Amino acid sequence: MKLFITQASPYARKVRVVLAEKHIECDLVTVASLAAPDSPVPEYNPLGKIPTLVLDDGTSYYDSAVIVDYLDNKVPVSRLIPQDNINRALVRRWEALADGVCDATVAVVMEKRRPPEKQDETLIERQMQKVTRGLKRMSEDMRESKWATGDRFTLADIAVGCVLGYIDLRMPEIGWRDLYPNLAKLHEQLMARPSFKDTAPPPS
Ligand SMILES: N[C@@H](CCC(=O)N[C@@H](CS)C(=O)NCC(=O)O)C(=O)O
Repeated sequence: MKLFITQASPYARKVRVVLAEKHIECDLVTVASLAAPDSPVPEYNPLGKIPTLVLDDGTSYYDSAVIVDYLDNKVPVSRLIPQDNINRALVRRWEALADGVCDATVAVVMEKRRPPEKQDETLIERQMQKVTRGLKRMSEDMRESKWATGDRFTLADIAVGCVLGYIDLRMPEIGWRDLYPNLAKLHEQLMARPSFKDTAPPPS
């Protein structure tokens, strides 16, 4: 089994943390440039995106939400996604929110890479609102709990930890630790786990 990744991708990190937490062996293939015409990814994923998981029989899975679902069921111990309907939906909603904040962060970063005169301020503002509203909602929903949702470590915590790490990388000026001490506490707790420590994005 092999997983196509880039080192900085928060979506790929989510899958890497799941692999580590569940002790699943998988070869990691770092893609140098997703935009390059010779990127190996489109052969397995027509969207050309990472993470993409390829099984030994050639079956490929994407996107990150599908991959983590597959992995959690492949090794059904230490489940990261609850099996009962309500708690499962809550965990997946946290994942959707965290991934959505990643999407908005990526959109802002990409727009800001364009020449200043071509940047769309309205787009940037709209995406930034998603980021700030998303972080605020995470903090409000978590309150003083130890974990994002429920009484144990789940995929919700993994998704939140990955988006916070990505914001540290791309938008440290947000200062989310001062704004949301409960998220800071959760992040510190997560960074004590080898699965998070070993997958931290390299400094940009
Ligand atoms: N919803 C997807 C998002 C994946 C994604 O956007 N990955 C980025 C890298 S962080 C990518 O592959 N970008 C290349 C492209 O869009 O062509 C997931 O959760 O896997």
